[in-house]
Amino acid sequence: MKTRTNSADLETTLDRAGLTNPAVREYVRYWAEHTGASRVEVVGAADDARLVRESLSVGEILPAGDGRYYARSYAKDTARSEERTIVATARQRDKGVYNNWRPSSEMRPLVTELMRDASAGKTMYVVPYLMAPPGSPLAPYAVGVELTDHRTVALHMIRMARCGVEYVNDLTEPGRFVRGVHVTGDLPNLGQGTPDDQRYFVTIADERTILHYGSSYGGNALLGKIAHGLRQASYDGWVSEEFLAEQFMLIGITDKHTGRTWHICGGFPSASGKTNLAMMLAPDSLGDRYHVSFYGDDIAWLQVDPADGKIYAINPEFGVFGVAKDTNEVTNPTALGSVAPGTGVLFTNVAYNELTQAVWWEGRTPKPPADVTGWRDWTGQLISERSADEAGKTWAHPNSRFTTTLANVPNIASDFENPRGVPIDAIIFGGRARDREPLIRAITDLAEGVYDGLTLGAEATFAAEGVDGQLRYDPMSMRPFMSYPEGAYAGHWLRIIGAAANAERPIFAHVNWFQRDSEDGHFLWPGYRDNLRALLWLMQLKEGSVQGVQTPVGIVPAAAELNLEGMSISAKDLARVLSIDAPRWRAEMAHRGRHLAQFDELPEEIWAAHRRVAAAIDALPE
Ligand code: GTP
Ligand code: SPV
Ligand code: MN
Repeated sequence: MKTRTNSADLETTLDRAGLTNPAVREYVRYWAEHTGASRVEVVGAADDARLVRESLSVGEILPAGDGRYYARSYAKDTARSEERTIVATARQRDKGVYNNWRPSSEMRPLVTELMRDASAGKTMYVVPYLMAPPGSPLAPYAVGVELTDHRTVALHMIRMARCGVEYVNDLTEPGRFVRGVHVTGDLPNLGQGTPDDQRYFVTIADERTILHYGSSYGGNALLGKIAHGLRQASYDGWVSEEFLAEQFMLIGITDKHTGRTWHICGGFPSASGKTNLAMMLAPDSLGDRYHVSFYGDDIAWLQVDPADGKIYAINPEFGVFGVAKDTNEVTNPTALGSVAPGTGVLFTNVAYNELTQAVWWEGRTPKPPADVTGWRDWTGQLISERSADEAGKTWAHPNSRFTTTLANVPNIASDFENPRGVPIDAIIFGGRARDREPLIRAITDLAEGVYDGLTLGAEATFAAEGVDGQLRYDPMSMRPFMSYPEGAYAGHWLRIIGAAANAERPIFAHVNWFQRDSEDGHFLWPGYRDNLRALLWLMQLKEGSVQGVQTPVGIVPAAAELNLEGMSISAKDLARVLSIDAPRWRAEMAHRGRHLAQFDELPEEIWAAHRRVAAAIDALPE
């Protein structure tokens, strides 16, 4: 019989940690008893060094050079599971197309039962956190307490969110915090991906409770991030009619000559370039004039400030959980800087050399290290012991990641903690689309912009289990994080962005860095740093210094309007990324019609936008 937390000890632990919020203490008591944890520990940023030492001493993490760490997850636990992710509420009318809605009366008892005694023999870490810059007007929605029985998850939370008892002790309403319970479960016996799958990742949105069972990876386990920061927050933003919570990056572009900074936010589906864009260095030839600053790379919360009629965005996160694959000195030197020695970065599921403590992933260098001595792949297997038929396997998992705090990011904006956030000039959508979608098309009409987000179609990636490469619609890049019905979601978007003063309304744009040559498959646009050129054009368009070319799906740049100084692209490829493929767009419109028809109560403005675009495409010459 494993010992459970003794209640007198628990009170002493909470007292010593200075956790005074009575509602939080009550919540901790309940779950400590229910999960059968043998110890409880309250942790925050100040505990990081000690937790790192403890994790190193038992081998849960390994040293990866000076102040850098490495962990492997269980081999069947390497990405979000969309199938096992559920939004539950008491109201059937909250059921949407993508939120996997279930009644909370069914899900709460089911997951609670799975969690009974499931942390026996383990420590339950209590992680109070704030998903907002302190003092933000949205901070009341940002308070949470994650309970986790996994120390590495606590280390991730400390990097990804502001953590400590100070964020919960003095709440005006002590009970107003998101309750996030994470129980790892017996990973080798959960039937991942089989008909007997035991895992449940449930957000009970109308009770502000998150119950995740059966994983210790990424968004399945770091509950502040997408479960609270996106699913719960988007539900709260809708119910309160106050804000939007979106899977968006958030950047500033400063023109050093004029001192003007534009702020752009936008959504690309998971593993489709948000982190890279936010960390973008200006191309060498434009670096004297422009600078890109990082505010956020995965989540933005947006609301209008009635005082000036502008839309403001905050990044609720405190860190980056970035894709490792293809990160190198050319594609993303900033990311390498953010994981440099001394940053406290945690790598997960990359390849690791146990003799030199070096890490490697596909695309880090063109070829893997030639001397394989000491190298193990992400599963822990020695590369030197691979059989002939294993030789083609990747060394790192495609969804391997690095976790580092925002302060480590070399281009972090000087005002990234500004509680008010930054005023938004443009909202962009994009994704991996091998054809049809041009480099950039700007949209000035609000309903057409929202319509464009709702019809974002892209190839899915390895960031979710079992969907890699599938072409699918991913509205606003929120498909896996949607918490309420899509029709209402569209209406909420029109209301929130429509509340901006006319002169302050952001321009919309759809971008695509991933168009390929239909014959040899090469990327037509070089991507990465050069993506800044498309965004500079968008800002010039907004300010009226370029006109672009009107098409049925928006305004595209005239070739001469793009600043291509110092960049190489063939005239043929450039013409291709700036043109509209009429037959492909005609075919697309029928798909869009069916896609939108799934959504109940889609606002008439969105249908009208769809009909306008379809009619304009029909009017194009064959
Ligand atoms: P999540 O964290 O999963 O939400 O993803 P993300 O959107 O932040 O994705 P990220 O920026 O980490 O990019 C994922 C992958 O896309 C990486 O392997 C990048 O190397 C690749 N990528 C990013 N930008 C570009 C680009 O402009 N062109 C090309 N070809 N690849 C890119
Ligand atoms: C994503 O999959 O979009 C991520 C990583 O940003 S995770 O936090 O695991 O969801
Ligand atoms: Mn994401």
